[in-house]
Amino acid sequence: MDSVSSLLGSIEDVGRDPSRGGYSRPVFSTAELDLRSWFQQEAGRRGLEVETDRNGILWAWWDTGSGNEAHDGDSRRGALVTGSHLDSVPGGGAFDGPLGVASALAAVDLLKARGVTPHRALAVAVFPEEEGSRFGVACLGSRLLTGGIDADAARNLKDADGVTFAEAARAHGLDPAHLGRDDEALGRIGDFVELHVEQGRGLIDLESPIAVGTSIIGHGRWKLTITGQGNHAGTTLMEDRADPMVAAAQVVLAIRKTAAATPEARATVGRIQPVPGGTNVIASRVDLWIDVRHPDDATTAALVESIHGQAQKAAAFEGCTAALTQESVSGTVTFDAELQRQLQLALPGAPALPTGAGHDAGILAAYGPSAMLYVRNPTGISHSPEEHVEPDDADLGAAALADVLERLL
Ligand code: HGY
Ligand code: MN
Ligand code: MN
Repeated sequence: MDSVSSLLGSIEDVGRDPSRGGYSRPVFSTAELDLRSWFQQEAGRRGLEVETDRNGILWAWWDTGSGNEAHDGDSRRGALVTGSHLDSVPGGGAFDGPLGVASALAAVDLLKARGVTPHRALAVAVFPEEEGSRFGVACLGSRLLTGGIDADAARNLKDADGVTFAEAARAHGLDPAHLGRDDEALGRIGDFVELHVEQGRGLIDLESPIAVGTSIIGHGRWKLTITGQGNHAGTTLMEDRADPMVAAAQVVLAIRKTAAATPEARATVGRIQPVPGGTNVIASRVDLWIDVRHPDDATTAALVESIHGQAQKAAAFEGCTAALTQESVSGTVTFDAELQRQLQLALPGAPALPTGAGHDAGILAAYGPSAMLYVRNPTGISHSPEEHVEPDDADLGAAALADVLERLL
């Protein structure tokens, strides 16, 4: 039986990013593919039957009865599913995603050690492109599974090198023509429980190692393109410029001011790209991406509208133009009350926490009972190499997940 830390230890060198620090494990990159192989091996070692579905989601099955006897698929309908993702943000931490996957594997060990025989099938799932770091759409795998994104739109998503999701999917054995809503796979999810590192300070302040999730605040991401006049940095007088970088700087400050003036709002520009991006070149265009979140969806929409208006004004003032396109949006999600109650009964005394972080559990919540467990992160920092989980808390998380799964099985 492996501890969560030893499972994570076996992948701790996969996808390290020497320039950013932390890990960069974009979907279908060598690093993420190595993690997929790791998962398939570890699941196989536990007698789980692993399959990859049409959207690239991995499913490791523990079927009812003695083991993995041949089945017709129906024995898996309404299964209990747990799991998370293996892809990361650029320069991310070691736990966002992999903790949920490793804890699910460790929970299977615990259930087997307890002599539990599932009365319904159990699956550990790994969803691709949860972070949307390569193709821009958060939770792309679970959105494809549920039909939450148009399959053509997904096929045409492009990464920074212009590779489409269809091309990347094909290169890794998927048939792009089959991407999209998968009612058979969806019908297999009876309940979904995702364990995840807490991406905040809630459990530190509550002095508890584990929490039950209550909700995920609405969040979305938009791309703002500011177009000006590329020119020479030395021969273009200041009064003769239409510099999109200056407009972009105004926009970033306006975004901060607008969000800071709205209680509970969060808005972030973490990615900005001048084109062409030369030191002695006035940019012709600046692309920047805006992440906006708020518990109330109408407020999120109003914030984005205000930001868009301010961006157009700032651009015009600099002789530029601004265009905003939506990349992905998820409304605020409250997890299934009955499933949450079951988790609370399995984990007496565990506090209940909302989160500002999106998850596949949030996408699946619209299609069936979905819930989350969070494990204490003593730094309270995430999407950064400083993200952390103590080994003992990681094992407490796996034990809590096993308690929940045993109750739900
Ligand atoms: O961005 C998020 O909220 C999540 O970590 N993907
Ligand atoms: Mn995550
Ligand atoms: Mn994340």
